Amino acid sequence: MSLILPKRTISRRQLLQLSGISGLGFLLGGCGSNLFSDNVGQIFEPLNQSFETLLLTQKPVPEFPVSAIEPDKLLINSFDSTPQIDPTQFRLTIDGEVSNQMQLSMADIQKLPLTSMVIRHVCVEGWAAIVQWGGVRLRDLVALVQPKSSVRYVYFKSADGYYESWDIASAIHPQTLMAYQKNRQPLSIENGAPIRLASPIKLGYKQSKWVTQITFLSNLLPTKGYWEDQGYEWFAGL
Ligand SMILES: Nc1nc2c(c(=O)[nH]1)N[C@H]1C(S)=C(S)[C@@H](COP(=O)(O)O)O[C@H]1N2
Ligand SMILES: [Mo]
Repeated sequence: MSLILPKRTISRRQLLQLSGISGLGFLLGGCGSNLFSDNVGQIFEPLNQSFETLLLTQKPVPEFPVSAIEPDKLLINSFDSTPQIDPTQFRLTIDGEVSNQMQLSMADIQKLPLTSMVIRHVCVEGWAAIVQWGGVRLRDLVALVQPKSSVRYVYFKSADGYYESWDIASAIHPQTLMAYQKNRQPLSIENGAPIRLASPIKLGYKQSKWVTQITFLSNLLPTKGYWEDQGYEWFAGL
């Protein structure tokens, strides 16, 4: 049995489209003009075996019908002010212990497969809301950057100074998205535009808004997350 990426990850055509764009084109072409095809080969190698095993065993949690969406129930919850981000200048940096570091524009990200889900967002402060999120699955970004087999944790840095860390299994769960749509509309600034985490398997405070950097690491750092470092639980599973 061969270990290949699941069907809905990026196609070779989409990757070739991406290669035309500054960040990734620079990255892939960075070591010489004819290296691009070699690097495409690398990117389409299977993920390392521990990740592949996770991908095969993870089951999606049940979703809600579109009719169950509660548009007024998702409260804005930010520890500080809303950051100013120019979406045309914005780049999402993906780095750490990976084979292919990347800087992706929103145009790059929106060329990747769009996944939509209707799930319940749960805040520890005692409110919840059924929300539709649309975006790219974090596992699709994982397939692009190819973390080393030592990777166990993922850090997320946000433009407002918020930071979070996740276990790799939760990060590559099929319903963990880097979302840029909410309830079928482009994500609003207050809800984390241009891009935020969204997942039905973690509490609200794990779901960083305004994410600017995703870093794959083999160890947890002394700082684990904005709320965790003040005593909140780190795993925060639902
Ligand atoms: N960058 C950033 N992300 C964040 C927060 C924050 O203060 N800053 N708050 C978290 C909390 S506690 C919750 S419940 C959700 C709320 O998301 P919303 O404001 O879109 O409803 O965002 C999470 N992500
Ligand atoms: Mo929250």
